Amino acid sequence: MYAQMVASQPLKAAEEMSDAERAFQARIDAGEKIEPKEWMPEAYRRTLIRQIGQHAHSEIVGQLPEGNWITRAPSLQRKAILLAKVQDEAGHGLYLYSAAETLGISRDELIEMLHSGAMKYSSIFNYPTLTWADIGAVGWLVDGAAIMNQVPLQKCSYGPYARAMVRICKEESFHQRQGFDLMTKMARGTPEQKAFAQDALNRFWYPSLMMFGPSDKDSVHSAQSMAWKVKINTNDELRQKFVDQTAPQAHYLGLTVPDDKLVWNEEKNGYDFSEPDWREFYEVVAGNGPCNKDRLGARVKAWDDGAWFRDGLMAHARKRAAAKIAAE
Ligand code: BYC
Repeated sequence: MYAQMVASQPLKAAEEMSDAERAFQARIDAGEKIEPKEWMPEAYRRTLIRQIGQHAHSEIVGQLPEGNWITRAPSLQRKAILLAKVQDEAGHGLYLYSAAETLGISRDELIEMLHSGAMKYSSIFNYPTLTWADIGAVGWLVDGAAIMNQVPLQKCSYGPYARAMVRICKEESFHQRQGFDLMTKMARGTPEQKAFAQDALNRFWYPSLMMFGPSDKDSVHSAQSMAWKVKINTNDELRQKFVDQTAPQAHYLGLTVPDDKLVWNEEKNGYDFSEPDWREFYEVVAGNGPCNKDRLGARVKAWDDGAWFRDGLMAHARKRAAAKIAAE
């Protein structure tokens, strides 16, 4: 399986660390924030670039399934909401690319890695949005899962990432609420509208559970990332919290979660539920999901189509810089 092909380094014991590494870990353990120009282990820097970069790419690619519906939103109000949401996602991508740049990598390098397939983006965006109800499901479930994952990241040890999360979470909260509102309208609409809502839930439930990453036993990065507070919770902890929050919401909407095994477990004070199909997850992550080729193709085309604009901006910047030097 994919995750097992990725080398997972055992955690270093304190006595195996250099003095600098020990002092760094002590700062993390004491809850201090690490800032860009401070010393950090090279592996910490690379871990952050990987996670923040993937996160930024997810925000940008994540505009595509929803952007698909802007021209077909059923009312002016819905169109304005969707436009605002998709623009927010672009903003999130930009804060996150900026946070990653503080670690010594350029935005161009990150984008090149996305386009070449060297860097990932969230599996969820490789599923199509087939009906208007899917836009509700994306807001309710996908943004709901995103918030569940990102609220704890406000406490992440790397200052620029933690601070970017504060604003992103506020906006994600609006996104989730508009999705739930849309689903409420559909679920309480005509029988046909309700059927669309149910169908959207059926298709988005398991892909949303996959957003939290592989189960803990297969997560290659969790142990080290949690020791460094790059991650605050394990994948399974967050998935459980998401199910516990979302199952009652589905019930409230009069919709059925597509899982026969979903049942409240008094003892653990949470729901028991079925795991997603992990083979499907690894296929999607490996590039073989329903929309991987379309999504990456759209991003590469947008980048190529924008070359004239980037060239123009650079030429203008050079002209201004030359004029400034000439005037001095
Ligand atoms: N999709 O060891 P693990 C949004 C990869 S944007 C694809 O558990 P880690 C939104 C993982 O990268 C939401 N790949 O990894 C936007 C690793 O591969 P590599 C994006 C996944 O990092 C627009 C391998 O599997 N949120 O919500 O400890 C509109 C092993 O996994 C996925 C973030 O990026 C996946 N789902 O934990 C609407 C949040 N899961 O890198 C909404 C920040 C795992 O070794 N990221 N992989 O090649 C994180 O919290 C963590 O990176 C993850 C994974 C929980 C995602």
